[in-house]
Amino acid sequence: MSFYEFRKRILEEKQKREKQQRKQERTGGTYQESVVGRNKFSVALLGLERAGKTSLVKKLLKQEDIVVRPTYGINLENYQYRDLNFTCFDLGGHQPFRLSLWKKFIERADSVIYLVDSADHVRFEESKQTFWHYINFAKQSAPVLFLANKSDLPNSKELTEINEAFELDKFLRNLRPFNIKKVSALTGQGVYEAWDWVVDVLCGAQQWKVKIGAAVLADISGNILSEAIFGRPTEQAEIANDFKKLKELTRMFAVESKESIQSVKLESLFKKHVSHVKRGAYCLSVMIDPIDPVTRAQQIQLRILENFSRNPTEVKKNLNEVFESKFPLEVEGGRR
Ligand SMILES: Nc1nc2c(ncn2[C@@H]2O[C@H](COP(=O)(O)OP(=O)(O)OP(=O)(O)O)[C@@H](O)[C@H]2O)c(=O)[nH]1
Ligand SMILES: [Mg+2]
Repeated sequence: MSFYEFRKRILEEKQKREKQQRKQERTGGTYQESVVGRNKFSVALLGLERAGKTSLVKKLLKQEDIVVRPTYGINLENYQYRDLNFTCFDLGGHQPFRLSLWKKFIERADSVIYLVDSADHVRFEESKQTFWHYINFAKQSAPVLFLANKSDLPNSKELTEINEAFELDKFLRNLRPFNIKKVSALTGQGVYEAWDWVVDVLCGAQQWKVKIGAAVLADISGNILSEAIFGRPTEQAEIANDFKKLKELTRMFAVESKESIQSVKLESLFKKHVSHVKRGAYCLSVMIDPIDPVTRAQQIQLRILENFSRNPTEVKKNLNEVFESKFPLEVEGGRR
């Protein structure tokens, strides 16, 4: 879609909204802009040039093979995730575009994602000024996600350093939802989890159920302690092959992350996602549909693992029981 087509669409939407507002005023109702019940959202991606905005969008759209070029003006992409539609305003980061375009797209966006090249320390100050200046134009309730991109580079800064350099703690006193995450738009590390956070905030995380297809529990030496496949027999047959792979991936993850007390990883199988979470002496992996919220699955995994460390006898129970007694709704399937 060209910029002009997009502008036409925005104008049409504005007219529609005004019409709706007039109608509601006539019928005595108050018009309030709200995200409740909506399935279309817009997300503005901001950051200096070369921060990795276009690369992030291409990663989400699984178009990694396309060579990214600097964005002149704006690149508009439609992205479908779970059963929602997102329009991504991938804005050019060069100064002329910041001055001419950013404000009007930020004001319109339901959520703002700001990217910084976490390996480009020299430009941190400029990036910080840019962030704090433009964030003022975001809607009051819009969730803001700050992404420390290029975390795959050896000289990239850690989140604590970035937090300090950009004075992000100020956001903790702010009422809007805010989060900071480390990602790599190149390798995809953290990208879906980050997007999930935005989606969860926009939709209200609690209304989302996650359908867990299978689960594997291992110790940190890679020994499988318990395993389970959920769902109806037809669904079980469908994931039987992937299940072998799930066990293998769990063993590998357990051994790889032996040194760390806590770690999280997301991998893709053919049509599913695998979320691994390690806490203390155990790793729990679950298989979920790619449209389901990874962060929700990880919350469930963490709660189960925490329960194991408080109550070691729980580990001996089979995983069917653990999931079904604690999270019956999630296991049986949720909103589609
Ligand atoms: N190593 C590494 N390189 C990245 C990453 N993300 C983006 N890049 C590279 O950084 C360069 C700039 O990426 P873009 O996605 O074009 O950056 P942008 O923010 O869209 O830049 P503008 O469109 O000019 O505002 C490209 O060469 C990317 O391949 C990352 O996570 N790691
Ligand atoms: Mg770009």
